[in-house]
Amino acid sequence: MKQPAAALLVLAFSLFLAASHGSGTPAAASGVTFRDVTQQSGIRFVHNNGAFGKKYLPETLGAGVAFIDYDNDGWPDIFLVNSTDWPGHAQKRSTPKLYHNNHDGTFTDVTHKAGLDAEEFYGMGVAVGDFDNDGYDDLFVTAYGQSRLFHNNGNGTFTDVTQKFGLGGIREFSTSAAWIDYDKDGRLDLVVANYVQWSPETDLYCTLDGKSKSYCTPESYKGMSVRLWHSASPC
Ligand SMILES: [Ca+2]
Ligand SMILES: [Ca+2]
Ligand SMILES: [Ca+2]
Repeated sequence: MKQPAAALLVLAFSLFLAASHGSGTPAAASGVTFRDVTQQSGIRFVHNNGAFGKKYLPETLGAGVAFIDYDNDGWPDIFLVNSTDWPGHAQKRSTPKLYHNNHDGTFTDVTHKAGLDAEEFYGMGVAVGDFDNDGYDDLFVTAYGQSRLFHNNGNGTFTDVTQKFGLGGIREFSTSAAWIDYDKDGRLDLVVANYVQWSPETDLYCTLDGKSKSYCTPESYKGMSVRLWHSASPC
């Protein structure tokens, strides 16, 4: 399920370190406080929403993050979704990131080694699930445009199997997703939440001060329905 990255990261690291420096707050009274350990963790991820002044709606969302123990060593690793610059406004390369848990409170960027930096796309959210029942969790990354299915090869690498498994050719404004075996046939199916009908070509002008453009609220656009994918591939 897609989660706001910043919020989930705070939650993530707070679970790793519940060290306390109490302040008399309700949290301290419960005996649980949190400490920001991002610097020590080695995670250096910065989300690129591609904003260049046009105030495009997708810039206001995401990106998502998920825990995935991709190497089945019993320690949760972290996958961070990234977006990218808009066509014609490329400034820097930005891809999703996979961080391996080193078992000591630090993480190592293994994105390139895992083959997850092959292509830039405007990612939104992520759902973790073992869709082919091979014992290794896979990744479905929602996007503005073509969402992606990455198969975990079980050797530390992933392969983009979006086309192979019939998920290609659908370009929507997909925000969240979840794996669910809705028909109880033993294979995970996929539900994808879509947002609104927006594109750079149909972008509306909204303003708060009457002088400059601001981000439009989503109800300015027509909503899009959810999409349910049934897994029919034999395991
Ligand atoms: Ca792991
Ligand atoms: Ca799998
Ligand atoms: Ca199923």
